[in-house]
Amino acid sequence: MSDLENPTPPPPSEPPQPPSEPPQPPSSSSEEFFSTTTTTTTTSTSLNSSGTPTSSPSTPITWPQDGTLTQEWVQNLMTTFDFASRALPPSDLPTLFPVEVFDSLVLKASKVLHKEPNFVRIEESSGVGKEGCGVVVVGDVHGQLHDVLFLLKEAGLPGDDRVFVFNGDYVDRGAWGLETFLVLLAWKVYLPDRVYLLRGNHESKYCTSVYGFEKEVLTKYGDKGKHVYRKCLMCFEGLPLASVIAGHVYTAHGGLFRSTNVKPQKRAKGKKNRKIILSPDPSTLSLGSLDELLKARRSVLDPPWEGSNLIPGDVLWSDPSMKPGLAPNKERGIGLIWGPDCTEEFFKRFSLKLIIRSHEGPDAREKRPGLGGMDEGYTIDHVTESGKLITLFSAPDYPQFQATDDRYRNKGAYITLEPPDYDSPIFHSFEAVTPRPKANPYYDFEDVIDSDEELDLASMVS
Ligand SMILES: [Mn+2]
Repeated sequence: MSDLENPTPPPPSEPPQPPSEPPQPPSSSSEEFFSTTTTTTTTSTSLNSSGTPTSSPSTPITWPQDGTLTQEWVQNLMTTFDFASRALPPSDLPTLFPVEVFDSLVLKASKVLHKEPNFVRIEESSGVGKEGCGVVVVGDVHGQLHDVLFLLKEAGLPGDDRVFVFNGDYVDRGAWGLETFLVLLAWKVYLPDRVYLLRGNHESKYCTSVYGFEKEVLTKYGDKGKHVYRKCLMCFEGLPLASVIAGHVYTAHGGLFRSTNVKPQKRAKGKKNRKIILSPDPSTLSLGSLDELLKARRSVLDPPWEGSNLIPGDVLWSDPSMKPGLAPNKERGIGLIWGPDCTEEFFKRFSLKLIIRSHEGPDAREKRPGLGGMDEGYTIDHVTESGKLITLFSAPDYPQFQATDDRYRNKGAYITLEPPDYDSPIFHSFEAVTPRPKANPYYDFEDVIDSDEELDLASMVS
């Protein structure tokens, strides 16, 4: 594990400074943000039922006395973070969101998340199957708070008639990973059977130490930063890996995974029937089952991925390919690539019709000839006899920090699925919120490679 404490990429040079422009008052857009909902959070003196001031976004957030979150509380949190991102230096965040409130929220969320199985079946108990109850699926958001707030406003907030499944990669690269993650945790705590947060490969110690989230948290929470970062990592451990919506739609950040029920080629003396393969042999690769996924150990966030952690590593890091078969993912140095034949096999074995995965933005897709670009925020990668495989990416104008003016200018997208079958995806592409508030990066984006494709994770696994 010591390699993970000291990742190989060079340390970022300068600590981020507060935005150089003077703080702006909250824009009218932030005040109007949720004006279409039935509750209002902008009156100056009202208290909600929990006694929480829901007024000015410059009022510090407090934890409800009875520990029960309300929609007003969650919406107030969104408004407050939006305000803080525009008006305050990052290190002032604790004045509006004190570390004690952070502790309460993360503790409660972690308890809820740890109870969920590795793959969550989203069905009747979430209202799925009920007339009028749609499902919204969201791909990578990477700390782009304002785009997430826009998406929630446009798609409609989670509730009785709307279930949300987020496909991971909440943090890193963008400047507001912490606020983004906390908003999603608040929704999870408020509506645990209407909001599902799956893990992405960036919800790990390794990625967050290279792509900015760790430094973001240390900058924002100062001497409490290490504590806040550690609690976030513990919470990441609880995030489930995949979901099956309405029995037919599989979602996961990377995608498919290998079977670990392969007999070892060499059996160590005295150890019978070991099921662990320490160095996977490509010739023995076969697709894993949902039952194996259910039994995998997901509590380890980082490489080395082997034995009981092979499956989580695959689910979070793998990519589809146009070439048939299942093979090690040499581009990324971890996980697998799988072809349309594997997609079809997975559909047939588990009666599925749709796979929605994420994990590849415009930078990654630029290097993948044969696969579509991410200009619209999604691609349909495999069309097989039984269904389709889709890549969904929900961070528009990504990455936030780029070394040249020649940006990808990609749209983000989310998918809605409607009853009764939930297997005909409706795509919604959207542009980035402009102007994006000024912020400084928390990683050395000019030196860190464009995408996490070529990270030499394999060397860390040795
Ligand atoms: Mn990813």
